[in-house]
Amino acid sequence: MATTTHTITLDPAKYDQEQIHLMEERLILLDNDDRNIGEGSKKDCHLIPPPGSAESRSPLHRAFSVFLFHPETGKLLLQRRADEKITFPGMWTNTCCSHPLTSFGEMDEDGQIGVRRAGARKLTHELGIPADYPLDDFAYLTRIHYYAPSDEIWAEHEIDYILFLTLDPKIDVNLNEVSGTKWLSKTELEEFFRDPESTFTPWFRLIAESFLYKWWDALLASRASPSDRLDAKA
Ligand code: DMA
Ligand code: MN
Repeated sequence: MATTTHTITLDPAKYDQEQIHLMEERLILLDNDDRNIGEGSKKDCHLIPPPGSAESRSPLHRAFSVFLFHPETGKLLLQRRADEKITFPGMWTNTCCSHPLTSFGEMDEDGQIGVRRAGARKLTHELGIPADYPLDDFAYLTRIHYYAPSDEIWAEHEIDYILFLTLDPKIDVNLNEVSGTKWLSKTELEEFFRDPESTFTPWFRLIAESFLYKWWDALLASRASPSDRLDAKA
């Protein structure tokens, strides 16, 4: 009686029409070693299986998180997720997150080119940042495997590629995706995490609590001596 698939109709009275449409995107399913084992809809990849299912977690899939730093100030660009988002609405988070798709060459794994292409595509879609920089400008830091429920229906279960990008971008936000942006220094971000009026995505907190500040320091140090580039293994 256990079943791996289930259907749920996304009620247009409850959820935003554009965000419902985006739930049809085709994502890359993974095993625990980050090997591509197939594809699934964005919707199926984020639904918590109903009680009695063989799996207790939503299917593991590939994702990326971009952290964009200003070249002069060294500040990090944060976004507040639009209230229209189906998962984690209204929360403050890093510059841009999403998933590489099975199209647009985003399954290619050489030099993380697929996630780099996806990162550039979504920086344009969410924040209107023109993709006029080389994809090599994304510094790949690491991958993290995590699970985090959004509510009783939706969850994230991903291997998330962390990408740093240093750029002074032209920004034109897509209000269906993003309801606010702010540039923060390290100390301003530490302070912001203590703001009781704001909520934060679990992955942003996780990354901030693990290694963000160490790598941010390395980035600031490499700006001090411009001949040094950020060492992706830092
Ligand atoms: C999903 O981000 C990816 C991570 C790392 C949480 P998202 O929910 O913002 O994806 P999308 O913008 O495609 O809805
Ligand atoms: Mn996801």
